[in-house]
Amino acid sequence: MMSAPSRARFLSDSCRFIHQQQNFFRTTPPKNPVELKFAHDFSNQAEITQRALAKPLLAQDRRRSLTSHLHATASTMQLVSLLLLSLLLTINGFKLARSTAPGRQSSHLCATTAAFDLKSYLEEKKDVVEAALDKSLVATSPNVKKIVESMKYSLMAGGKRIRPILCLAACEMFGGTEAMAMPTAVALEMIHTMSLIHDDLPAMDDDDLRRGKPTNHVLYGEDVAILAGDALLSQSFEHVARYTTGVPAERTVEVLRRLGTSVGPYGLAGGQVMDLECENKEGVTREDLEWIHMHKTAALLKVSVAAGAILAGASKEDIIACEIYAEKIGLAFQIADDILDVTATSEELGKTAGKDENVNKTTYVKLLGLEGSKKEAAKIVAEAKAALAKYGTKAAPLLGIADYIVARKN
Ligand code: GRG
Repeated sequence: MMSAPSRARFLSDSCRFIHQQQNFFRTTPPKNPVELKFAHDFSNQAEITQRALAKPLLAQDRRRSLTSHLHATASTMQLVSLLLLSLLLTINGFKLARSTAPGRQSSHLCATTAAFDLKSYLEEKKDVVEAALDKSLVATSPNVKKIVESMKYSLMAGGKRIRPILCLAACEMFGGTEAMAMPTAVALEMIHTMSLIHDDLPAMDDDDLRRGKPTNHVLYGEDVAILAGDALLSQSFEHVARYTTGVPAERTVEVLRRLGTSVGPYGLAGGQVMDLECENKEGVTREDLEWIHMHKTAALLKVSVAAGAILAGASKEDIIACEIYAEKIGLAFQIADDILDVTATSEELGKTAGKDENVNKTTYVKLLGLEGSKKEAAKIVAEAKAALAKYGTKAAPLLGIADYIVARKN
């Protein structure tokens, strides 16, 4: 076992090592995408390690009883493994940087952002989200078999999982962990899935194709589809309240409050009603359209990013920056949707293409034309990215997602 003076020396050497690495990344701009990703991973890892470092130092000061002595020893061991992890990241980063030097470019590099391997990031996050979604719904009685099966059918039908990924990315950007944000990430996808089930109902968009599969009501009937949506919505709140751990309770309550707002009259439901009212109506203005999309589409994206930041303990200023980013990408997301509706096939979209024209909907393409809409989307994405510019490499995933939102093909 280490003596108290050697442990103190070891801890302060470790702190210095991490500071040196952080300063290196602060003062040496990444030269290629792999270095940028590594700098991002390192800065996240460093924050976690430093937080762990603070604990044994405090415990050491109070080390009078056997319990606190054991606590200090355990924390030191935890620190050793974290340092090893940091070192491993360093070694891997240098190996990767060498293996992708000019002439040896990695095939994973993303096309939409020149500086971050977004494709791998999205794939990795989608996998963990899908695993958590799969575990989130279980029928423990034969009586609930049908409703749970119908909820699960739509929840596990595919999709990009953008909302959960935004939540995880925002949480990690402010030093939080994936585990802290996962219950909220799952809840966001439950809410989104509920909105898709309801949106496809005969009383709304009346669609029979979603995510490349028959819609929920086509398979289970309108009655069960309505209830599956309702059950997903209520289960989403329960999931956050029941499974969020390692986060002060006030943060969880704030997340629940914001989730509620994002679905109600100032969110999905309000946006959808205004959207229905504007169908087949002349004189719908750009302001009307923006209001619809800020509520119907951007509200859930906004809470996705803000909730991640809140769970990580971000400051008010940081949360506002996230909200500005999210509102912008929300609007850009909808413009991209309007563009895809006229440029992509039903097969590519996994839902019926050309729908907007059929129901005489006012869209960005109708108001600004195809080229005008593309320009507008690019302008809004640039504004979204500017809102997070101050966070540098830590914002790489969110910046990459902003580009992806307008570059996506479905
Ligand atoms: C019942 C309280 C209550 C509210 C629901 C039906 C409704 C009110 C709102 C409709 C919201 C809606 C469907 C908005 C469209 C948002 C949108 C662009 C969906 C497509 O999202 P993607 O592309 O889909 O992320 P995937 O399939 O990838 O998940």
